[in-house]
Amino acid sequence: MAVDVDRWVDHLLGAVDGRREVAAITKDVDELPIDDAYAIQAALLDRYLARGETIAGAKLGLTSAAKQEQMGVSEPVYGWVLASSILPADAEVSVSELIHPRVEPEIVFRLGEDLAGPGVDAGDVLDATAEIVGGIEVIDSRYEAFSFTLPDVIADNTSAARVAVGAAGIAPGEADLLTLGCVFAVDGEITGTATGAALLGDPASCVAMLANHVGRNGGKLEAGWVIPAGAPTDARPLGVGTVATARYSCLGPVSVTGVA
Ligand code: OOG
Ligand code: MG
Repeated sequence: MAVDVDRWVDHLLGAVDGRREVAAITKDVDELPIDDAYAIQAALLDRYLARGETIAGAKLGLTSAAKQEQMGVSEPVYGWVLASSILPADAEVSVSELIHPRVEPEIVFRLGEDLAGPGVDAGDVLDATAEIVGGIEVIDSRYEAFSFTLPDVIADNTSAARVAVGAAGIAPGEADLLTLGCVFAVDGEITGTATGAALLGDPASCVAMLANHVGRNGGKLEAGWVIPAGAPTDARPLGVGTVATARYSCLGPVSVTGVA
């Protein structure tokens, strides 16, 4: 592999630990193939695990037109959710621990059974799902001006930082996920509305893509994991005092408040 994986893991962890933006990797290297970007992401995960972190799930990003247009990246991405990043349904997030956080609503699958590709489809995902809950993800790109290319955001574990997970959800089959409604509001103003179909036509198909991706690399999605399927609306800045709420047609509400 041409890319210096350890150098870029240090670069990204330096940004996280120092709470400062760093230059996107593709500002420095002429070419960052997608496989190399996932290799950096995997080495970054290993570094977190070596620090005593554990995995609580896996995530998708850039699965809606709203997000793809906002970020200027037109392909979905896959990343990891650390146990330390999971927050309750009514969460306070310390903004000073982060760089330039943003908030976005999420449809979150909680698995009841392991799931691994290849060949996983939306029906398999629903069969393996214990419940579907709402969420708000706090994303925090480590890159300057929250700006990146596809391989940059992959290497950066898809900007994952925190995720507030709803307390009340539904069993698969209890409601149509395509018409599941989401209303996202920041400081009382509605900034986005969407249905589940905003996620590449079907949130369960998104999770199937993730299971197939993880399976290709010899891994699996595990029972008990939480899987944010990607934001159906665009993301908004989270500052001190910002209150973001996600309300859903048939999932419990989730809110995140920015604190110092
Ligand atoms: C990348 C992460 C995208 C989503 O839900 O679309 C993501 C980013 O926008 O910084 O988590
Ligand atoms: Mg997200």
